Amino acid sequence: MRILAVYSLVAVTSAVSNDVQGRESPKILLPLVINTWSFVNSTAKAWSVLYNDKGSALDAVEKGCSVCEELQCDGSVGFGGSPDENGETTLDAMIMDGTTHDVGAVAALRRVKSAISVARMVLEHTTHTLLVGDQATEFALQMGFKEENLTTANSVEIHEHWKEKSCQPNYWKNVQPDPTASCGPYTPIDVSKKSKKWATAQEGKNFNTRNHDTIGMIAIDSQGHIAGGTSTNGATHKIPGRVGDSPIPGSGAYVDRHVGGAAATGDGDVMMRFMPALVTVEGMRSGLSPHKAAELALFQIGMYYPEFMGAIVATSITGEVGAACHGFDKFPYSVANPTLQGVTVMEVLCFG
Ligand code: SD4
Repeated sequence: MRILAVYSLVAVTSAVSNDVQGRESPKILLPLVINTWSFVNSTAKAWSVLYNDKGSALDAVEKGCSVCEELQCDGSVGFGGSPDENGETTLDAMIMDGTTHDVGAVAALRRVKSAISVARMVLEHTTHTLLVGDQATEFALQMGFKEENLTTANSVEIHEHWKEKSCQPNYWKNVQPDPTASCGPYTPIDVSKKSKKWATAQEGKNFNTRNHDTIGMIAIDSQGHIAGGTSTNGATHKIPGRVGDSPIPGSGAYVDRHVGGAAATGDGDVMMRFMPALVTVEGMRSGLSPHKAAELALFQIGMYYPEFMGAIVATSITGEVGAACHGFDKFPYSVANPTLQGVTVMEVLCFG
């Protein structure tokens, strides 16, 4: 891991300066924020909630991820990105409280922009864990959120371009007409005809660093309260109704007050089959460093899906951070803690 850039977005006073060479991270003081990709505005917001406002870890995660929803980070978070086959943007988000082990999540949320805040409402005002689709929208409206069109000129253009290219790429298999050449509607083909059967291990090829960049964030306050969350608009050209890994506890993110937390980004259709955030946290519980635990979780996926692309950020409950990635070159992630002179973008080399 190496430091890519330091953004002096926040004033850090209590510093125990330490180098980051040789170790994946120094032992540090809390509070801590770590999130996927170089979404530094989100990191800075979460840090400011923890450090300046002395806010809770849950507030930090909600407010930090909300910034990405507003900024439409990389087009992969918030409104106007990843239009589905009908051209609609739908949102997945989750927030988890590592102190109580409570979770609130929404999936395939329609016509409401603030997905992680709706997830927070699920956590705080229901005994459910996950609400989906139009009924998640109804819940959001009841909780006072505004109904809005999530489509933008950019998402219309992405969708139009996709239709012009015979709906390529898409996520269909074992259907006719041939989904690698034609748009639907499709009908199923007999999967017992092996010659036509799809090779499952190739799944994940539709993903790359340009078409998906979920924010996954872990925050720990000075008392050691930990929270995690995610927000995404999922996979571009997804089949309507598709839900990814991000709103699934243990998959998109997972936090445990005794151990630490992890959050994932990448090909959610593949990754959610392996619960990599949970595996990472359990790896740390059994003594692995955050980096090694994240690597183990991704390694297990790679054994079945060598083509998959994904990454994980992780932190121990004392704030030792690490990350790992599979299937692309390098993975940047953002960290703020009292030893760093501002929000810092670090980078880890991928394997696989
Ligand atoms: C998903 N995991 O819906 C999300 C997409 C993503 O980085 O991570 N993008 O599959």
